[in-house]
Amino acid sequence: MTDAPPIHSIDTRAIRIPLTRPWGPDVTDIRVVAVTVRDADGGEGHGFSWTPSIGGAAVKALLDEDVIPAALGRPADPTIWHDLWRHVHEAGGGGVTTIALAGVDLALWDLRARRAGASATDVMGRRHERLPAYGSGVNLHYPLDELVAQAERWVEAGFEAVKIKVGKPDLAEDLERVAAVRAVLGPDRALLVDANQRWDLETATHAIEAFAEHGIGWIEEPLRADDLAGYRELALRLLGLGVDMPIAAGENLHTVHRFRDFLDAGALGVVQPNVVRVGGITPFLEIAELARERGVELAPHLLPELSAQVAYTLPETTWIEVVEDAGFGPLGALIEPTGVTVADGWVTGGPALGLGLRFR
Ligand code: SMN
Ligand code: MG
Repeated sequence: MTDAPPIHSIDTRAIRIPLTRPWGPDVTDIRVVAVTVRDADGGEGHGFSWTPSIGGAAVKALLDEDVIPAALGRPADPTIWHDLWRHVHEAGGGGVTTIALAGVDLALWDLRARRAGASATDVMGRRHERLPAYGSGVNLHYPLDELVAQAERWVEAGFEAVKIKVGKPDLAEDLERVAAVRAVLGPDRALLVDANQRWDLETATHAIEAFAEHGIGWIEEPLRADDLAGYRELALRLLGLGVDMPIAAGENLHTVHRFRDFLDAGALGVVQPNVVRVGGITPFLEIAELARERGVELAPHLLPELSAQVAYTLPETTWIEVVEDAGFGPLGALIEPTGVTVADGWVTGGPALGLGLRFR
């Protein structure tokens, strides 16, 4: 229960943030819907919904047409999440609906923390002052020399783990890229690879077997994220082949129920919920609890300035993903920096008050 005052108003604002390093020929900006919640006592909280390219207008429409009318008058506190989720559920249990809900959930966490005069991390219960970061890039379209140069920048900057994209039409080209980046990293740094759902079961099995000699820390989204049966079968095949490479996925799973399906299937070694895509901090914490119960590693997907603030509160140590030049701060999208700082392969710091994520 909560004695928070009722929600008085919620405003949304669509923003496009140009990427200094495009994620592909057709992904040149990211879409944010900035959400401001005001309570009846004049308290204010700021959150956001986010999507790299698809669905930004739909997310804003769902907020304006359905989420906000259902939220007005309810307590201005994140505990209303499940009621709002039930309300929008017939438009889909996850996806656009949960991405929209995240805007309100984050604003309500920001508001709860501001009311307490503390950071959101401290209100949730801080357990870590710093977390290890891995250097990432949306780089499948980079020529080999640019990919290698990016890996060199991560090493130079003190990172102990690097993630690259795989899934070129020709496996030999993937192998050449993996080998080149491994040569930059040396034997001791971790190399993670991400296929972004590009393979079918046969291609995935074949590719992963071939990558194994390069000592890969995890293979991410080898198959279409919806293909639970495929993931189960792939995990069994890798076991049968003696390939000890954890399968990572979760950036395209949207509910605790779906994460449970994947974990029940024994399909994943690493789960990667995205704080926004799952609907905000409230459902993210439920998914983290589930992963912990099952003894499966968690590594939040993207959004380091937000993910770190939440991950500081988890009992376990998690890797924070840092995509080169893609943070909201570095992209110049925020009114003031969050205080979340990436240096020497570690993420530290955060805002003194609330979530500190206010968009220009
Ligand atoms: C990714 C997904 C969406 C936007 C940027 C990057 C990628 C990752 O799958 O895991 O970094
Ligand atoms: Mg990924």
